[in-house]
Amino acid sequence: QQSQGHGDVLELERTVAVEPPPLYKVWLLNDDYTPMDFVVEVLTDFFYKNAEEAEQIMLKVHHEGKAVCGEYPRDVAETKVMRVARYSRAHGHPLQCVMEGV
Ligand code: NFA
Repeated sequence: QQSQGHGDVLELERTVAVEPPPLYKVWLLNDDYTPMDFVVEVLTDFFYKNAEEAEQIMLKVHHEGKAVCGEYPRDVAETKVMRVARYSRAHGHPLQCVMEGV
């Protein structure tokens, strides 16, 4: 809550309840070409998963076609999708990551 004027010191003590931002699921999609190690690396580097979680999610994507790697506010989710696409393309892999319902 931003103070508007110079005399309203009491504004500083008012607490405002704010709604948390809506969260968007980010899904990783399977393909036949991206190496498993590369997918695990993406999950650790971009989604901050530990080695065990990253392995589990990678295998879930491999076997079921897709899996959620996290839920984030819209701008964070968009940035992750773009970074994974850029990083994967830069390494010659078709790995795809998408946001839910957008
Ligand atoms: N299916 C890929 C392979 O067999 C591995 C993979 C897993 C790719 C998860 C994309 C996502 N090399």
